[in-house]
Amino acid sequence: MKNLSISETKVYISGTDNLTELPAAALTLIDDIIAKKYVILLGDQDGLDSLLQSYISSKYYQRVIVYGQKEIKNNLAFNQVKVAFAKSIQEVKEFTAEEAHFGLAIINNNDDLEIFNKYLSDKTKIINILNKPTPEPQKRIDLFFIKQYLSPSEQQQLVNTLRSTNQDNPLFTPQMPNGAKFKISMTSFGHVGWVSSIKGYRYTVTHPVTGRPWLPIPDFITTKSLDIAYKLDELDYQPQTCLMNLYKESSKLGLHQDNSEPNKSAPIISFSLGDTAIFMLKTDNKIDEFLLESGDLFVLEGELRMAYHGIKQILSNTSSLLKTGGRINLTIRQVFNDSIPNNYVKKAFFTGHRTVKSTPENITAINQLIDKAIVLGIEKFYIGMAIGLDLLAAEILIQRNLPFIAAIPCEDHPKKWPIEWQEKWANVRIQAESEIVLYPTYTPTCLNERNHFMIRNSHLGLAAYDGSSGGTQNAINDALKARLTVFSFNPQTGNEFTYSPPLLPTI
Ligand code: MD3
Ligand code: FE
Repeated sequence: MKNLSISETKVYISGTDNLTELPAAALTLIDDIIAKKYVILLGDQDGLDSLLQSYISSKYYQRVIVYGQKEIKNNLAFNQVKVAFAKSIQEVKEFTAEEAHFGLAIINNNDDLEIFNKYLSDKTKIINILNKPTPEPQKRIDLFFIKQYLSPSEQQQLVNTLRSTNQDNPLFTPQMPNGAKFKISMTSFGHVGWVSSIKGYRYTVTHPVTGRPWLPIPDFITTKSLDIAYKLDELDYQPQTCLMNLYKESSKLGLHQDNSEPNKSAPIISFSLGDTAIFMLKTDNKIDEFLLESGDLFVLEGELRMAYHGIKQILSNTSSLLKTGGRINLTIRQVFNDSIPNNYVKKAFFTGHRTVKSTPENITAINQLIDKAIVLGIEKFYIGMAIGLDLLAAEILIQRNLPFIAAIPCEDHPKKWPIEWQEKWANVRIQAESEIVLYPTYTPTCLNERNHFMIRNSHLGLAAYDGSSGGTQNAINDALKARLTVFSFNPQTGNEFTYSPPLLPTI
């Protein structure tokens, strides 16, 4: 048995019976459907069905299923056929449309689109061969529920990936605004993550337990989400956060609305892993229940996006995917209406001694700091623009084509420097993505204030620090007070060290 998955998106092509040739517009669309490798569902009647069969078989395309009433009457060389055992041709058409995700209707002006309207609503492309306007379909499909979307091996791969992130992005059990504890534990991935406490529901840039940025969304999830959004014609969809909920046997999630996202129109994509859940969805004052099983995909958009929903029960021992039982749900969302606002873009600042030289060892160590930052989702850097480590790090960023912001303590900072460092400073400055200049001329506090500015706007510190007291040590201490982690290396010994702020109690 084959699993139904989005890569096997099915398109039902049907329409007017008495055609003698396919219109050019239909050929273009069919070519496009073939290029996308969609599965094409066809009837077996004379007329349009035969024309479609002969065109598609002339392309040697085999991702086709031919549907017939009690037997297949007309099959031009396709391997897959289905017999509907239906009472009428009309019923075969219904059966076929029901199985499809999209429709292509080739009609003349008088044709009835009832079947397409009933099953495929606005997921149907209509070619009217008389080129007269066709009535707009009324219904919209707001819910896509695809069983077994993820294969067993994809499910296992996903669980392994999630497991490997648990130390750096731990699950926590949040409090509800009324003070009660959730019955599920959770964590997020992405630029922002969802948290709840007595302060309310909101998205934050840091994990409430580690104080560090949420880990980036695993590539597998991003790729799948973009693929799904693309198939739903949501070409601008951006997976900005992925919420992971972990349910135990006894866990429930009461009826609620998903209200925390400024963006209420982007679809919400969800994957279920592990034990089966009884999912509740409230529409028009009635509650429908669905079973969400391991590997299932559930996508919501449109009006249903704001529907009340919840998890009534977890059915234990229904899956062996998770070693200790239970269920994981992933929801992928575009939180903001546009791309991530600049203040949410994760940034790291550099600090280090003025004596750090451009040796191969130091260059390697700085590159490693940058690599570690990128793993945590850092996309931009702050450079404090001093002699030594700062300008060396900037030159490496320039080489790697990574964006940085120049945090200039004062306009006359390089005034007394050797000429070659003055030149380096000027060259780095013009390559910065943007700059901030704190003072026109030197003040006793300007270096410190520059550090505080960078720390306030960063999610991570990167340091070349040899243990001596001075500006670098102060910057690291201030960063830890601001609950930033600092990755460092010692330019004397090459040793690496991670300074972490003390762990917070679970919220
Ligand atoms: C229907 N999660 O994280 S996923 C949630 O299984 C949440 O963990 C459930 O509700 C879970 O907020 C359900 C499917 C889902 C996600 C979002 C929806 C259904 C939805 C938003 C509106 C309506
Ligand atoms: Fe929800």
